[in-house]
Amino acid sequence: MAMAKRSGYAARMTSPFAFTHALCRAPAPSAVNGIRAGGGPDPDFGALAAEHDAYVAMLRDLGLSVDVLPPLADYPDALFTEDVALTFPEGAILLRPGAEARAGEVAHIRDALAARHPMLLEMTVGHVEGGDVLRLADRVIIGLSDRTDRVGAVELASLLERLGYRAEIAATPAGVLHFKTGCSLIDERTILAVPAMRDCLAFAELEVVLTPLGEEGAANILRVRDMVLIGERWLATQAMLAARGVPFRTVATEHIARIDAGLSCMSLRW
Ligand code: CIR
Repeated sequence: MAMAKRSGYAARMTSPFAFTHALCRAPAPSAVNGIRAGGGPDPDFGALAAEHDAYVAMLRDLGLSVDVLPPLADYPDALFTEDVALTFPEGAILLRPGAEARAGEVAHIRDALAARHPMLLEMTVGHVEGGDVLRLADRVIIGLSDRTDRVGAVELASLLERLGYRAEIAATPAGVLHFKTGCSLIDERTILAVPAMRDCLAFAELEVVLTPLGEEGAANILRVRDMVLIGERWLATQAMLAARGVPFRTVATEHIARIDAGLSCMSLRW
């Protein structure tokens, strides 16, 4: 495995897209009561469950071995497994979600992760949600947000270092739920971002491609191996990807989006 030497510390250099496994959780009917910032129509449970099924099927079709944990009725947002842990080939880290209603989800995923990751680390202070953690080829960005604080980010950075990953702390603009709500990698050197994140210092060495006007919701794409997954209604962003020669497939996210979620949040990948 290639290691990049930086500041006396050898950081791991690996593809952030070379996944073989994913861990998802089926939505409970209570998912329609998931946390959301704004108003808008309620999600329909049947439609939301169908979107989740199609997402799992898509990951399998892309070659991943996907396990789906049983629903948790007491935790409406538990289908968003990305927010409670980080997973890497070298091990996993249990996080501390900043949303009080989500803190209890961690205990419910612990055994599933321990069974799959012999090296299981755990945060003990502050808060971090996985939606605020963006893995690049040479480092991991931890975005501070309403859900992720500096105390948690600093502890997470040291846990990441134990797994061989260099971390950098960045800011998430106000009004953006998670760091990755507003940006995602298209490839190792190119990031799709909402205009509010265009000047993020952590993107200095990347090409930043902005979401077209009115398609800020498209920014949470998910690259799996050689394929980018994107919400099916983001036609201008799809046209932009097509013009750049980026292979993509579309996934329905209308009902998932009604509880402020996108594509990355529905799985843990490694
Ligand atoms: C929440 O507010 O926690 C959920 N309704 C949505 C979580 C989305 N997670 C993500 O983008 N990583």
